[in-house]
Amino acid sequence: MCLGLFERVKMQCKINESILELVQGDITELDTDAIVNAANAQLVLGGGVAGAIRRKGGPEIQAHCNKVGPIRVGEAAITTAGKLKAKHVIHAVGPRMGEGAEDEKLKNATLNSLRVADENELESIAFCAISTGIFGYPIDRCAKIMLKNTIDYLNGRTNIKKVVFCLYDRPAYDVFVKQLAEK
Ligand code: AR6
Repeated sequence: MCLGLFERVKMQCKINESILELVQGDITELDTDAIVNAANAQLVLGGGVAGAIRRKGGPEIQAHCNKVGPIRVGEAAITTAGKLKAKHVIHAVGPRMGEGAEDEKLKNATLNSLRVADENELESIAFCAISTGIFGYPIDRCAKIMLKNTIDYLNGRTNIKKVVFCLYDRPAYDVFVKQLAEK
């Protein structure tokens, strides 16, 4: 069952016991238990989502990253969210387009983020469109893979009550809406 609240550019679906929500906006403004950073393997907060997290969250996030990183492509690690509204940041390393096995790596980055959330008893998590900025991965393929694997995960055993996909601009949001409607 899907409900479109178009005036707030928001779409919700019930998957098993959980809510899957699509919104357009800035992920650093969300107050979910965790927001997912589109990270690199070194866990050095660069540009894009990572840059916004570093600027708004303060230096304690990078300091915590220095203790838990580096990690491998497809893996995810959790840190403090500093001054952000979210309680934690889950740093997921997506593929850089052209490095090979990109789809499998994006699937792993998605599933490992959800597993990290469950392991830390988090009930809500917000994703951005991992790898679709500086790393150059196509947005439609990203939507297909991230949504499919999130839906499969929510159909299994989980304590996550809400998964949000926060898309930065309207075209990216529209691609996710189209992919979700097809599922
Ligand atoms: N809120 C939501 N989405 C955003 C925001 C935001 N504030 N800002 C950008 N996006 P990117 P990547 C979208 O480049 O491709 C960094 O240097 C953006 O439009 O953040 O995985 C890291 O440190 C795009 O659709 O991540 C890594 O080195 C999506 O978020 C590298 O970039 C992801 O874009 C990671 O590159």
